[in-house]
Amino acid sequence: MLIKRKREWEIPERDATPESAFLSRRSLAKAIAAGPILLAAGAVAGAGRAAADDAAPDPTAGLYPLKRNERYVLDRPLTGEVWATTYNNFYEFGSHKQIAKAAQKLPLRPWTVAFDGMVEQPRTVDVDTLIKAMPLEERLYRHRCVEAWAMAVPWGGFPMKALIDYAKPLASAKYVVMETFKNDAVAPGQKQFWYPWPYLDGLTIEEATHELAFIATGLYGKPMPRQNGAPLRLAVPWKYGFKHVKSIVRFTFTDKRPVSFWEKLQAGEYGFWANVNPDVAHPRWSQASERMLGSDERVPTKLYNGYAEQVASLYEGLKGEKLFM
Ligand SMILES: Nc1nc2c(c(=O)[nH]1)N[C@H]1C(S)=C(S)[C@@H](COP(=O)(O)O)O[C@H]1N2
Ligand SMILES: [Mo]
Repeated sequence: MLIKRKREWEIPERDATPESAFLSRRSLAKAIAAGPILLAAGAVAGAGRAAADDAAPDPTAGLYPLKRNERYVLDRPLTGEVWATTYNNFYEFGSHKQIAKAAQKLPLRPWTVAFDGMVEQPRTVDVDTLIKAMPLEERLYRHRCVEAWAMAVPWGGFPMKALIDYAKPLASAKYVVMETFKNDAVAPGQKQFWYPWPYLDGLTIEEATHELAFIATGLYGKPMPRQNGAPLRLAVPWKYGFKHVKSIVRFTFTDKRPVSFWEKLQAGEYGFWANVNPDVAHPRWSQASERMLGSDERVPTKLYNGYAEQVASLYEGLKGEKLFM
């Protein structure tokens, strides 16, 4: 018989709560008071506009599966596709994990991506034109949510550096900000006015041009499912999952550090850098271990989610910063 020995990092998952758990009684009370009116108005306004394009074939489907870049190896088994595509965070479609069905309402074409702010020339491009101009490949990456669950998946997509080169930022730009679509006719979560929609987050230009920063357009050898952030989302595997902006419509270049969706909501819990560190606890739970989706085992969390060798040098002169929240 196997003797199960409790290790210090074996915490039950119930000790980690969703990002949304901070919502104060006051804002919830306000929301409930205003809710029925808002929902009714939204339902009427949304009727007839919410149809998805399920019938239309994805114009990029023929590009997959992509050739795997063998540089990116995992230290753990791949997560089952069913888990990665049915246990999701996408607050636009609800604050629970079963948003996959609701997300099917998101229309994916036409989809345009804007490049603006501190760029040589602002422009808006069709997503298929953009994807076809990029060096596509598949990478196996770990993913660590701040809620202490994790997965390991094959993303399809392209290095973010290629996108930054395409956008031509000015030399004075220091940050790139990514923004999710806004359309409360299909995304009922966006009717919750106490969230600062649209979802956004940012990276420094050094982070965005690091070889690990990836714009994912596919998953498991197919175009990206809606619930995972179709048609394009960020993948920065050394950072907590909330930095991984989904369904991006805009890249804005700026010299001012952006305040992200989560930081606006709760600056005491979520910051700009959000690098994974098992030794820095979230104010409400330990970050020492994680549960892999599809398994009950807890495994120890690694500094920079196991990518320290590649990324630690990005943070060398930043000792005074809160790098791990
Ligand atoms: N627009 C948007 N992007 C988002 C989120 C969200 O709620 N809205 N959740 C983030 C969080 S907390 C995580 S862990 C990942 C989850 O990605 P996955 O569902 O593909 O696993 O998406 C991130 N990107
Ligand atoms: Mo997350």
